Amino acid sequence: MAIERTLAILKPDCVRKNLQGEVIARIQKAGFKILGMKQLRLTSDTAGAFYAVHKGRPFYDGLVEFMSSGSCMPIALEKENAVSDFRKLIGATDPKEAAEGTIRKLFADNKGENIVHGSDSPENGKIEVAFFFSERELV
Ligand code: FUP
Repeated sequence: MAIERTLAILKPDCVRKNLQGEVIARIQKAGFKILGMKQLRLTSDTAGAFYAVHKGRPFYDGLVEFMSSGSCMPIALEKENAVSDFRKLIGATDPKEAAEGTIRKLFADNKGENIVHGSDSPENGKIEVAFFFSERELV
C-alpha cells in the first residue's frame, strides 16, 4: 500500500461544538501523521470553489452557506492508505448510515452538518491538501 495524503476539514459544526481536540485525538490514535493544520473562516466564494464538483446539486447552496458560517480547521494528513482509512474512520456522509464508532456516527447531527470532511481519492487528496497548504507549510 502506498503512502498517501488526504485532507481533513473540521467543519464549522465541529468547531462550534468544541470537538476539535476530541476529533484530532481520534485521527492521531488511528495512526495519521499531521503534516499541517490551520484555522480559518472560508468565504462563500472559497467554500464554493472547494465544493465546485457539487455545483448545481440541490444541497450546494446550503453546503456553501454552512461551510462559510464559522471557523473550520483544514488538516493535511499522511499515512499508508490514508484516503480509504480516513473515510472508514469518519463513516458515511449521513450519520444515520455511518458505522458504529465512526466520527460522524458519534458526533454529527445530519448529512449536511457532518463534522468532518475527508478526500475521496488519492488524486483529490493531493489537490485538496494543495488547496489549503503550500508545500513549505507541510512538515
Ligand atoms: P463526503 O465525501 O462524505 O464528504 O460526501 P460528498 O462529497 O458526497 O458531499 C460533500 C458534502 O455535501 C457533505 F459532507 C455534506 C453535503 N451533502 C449534503 O448536504 N447533502 C447530500 O445529499 C450530499 C452531500
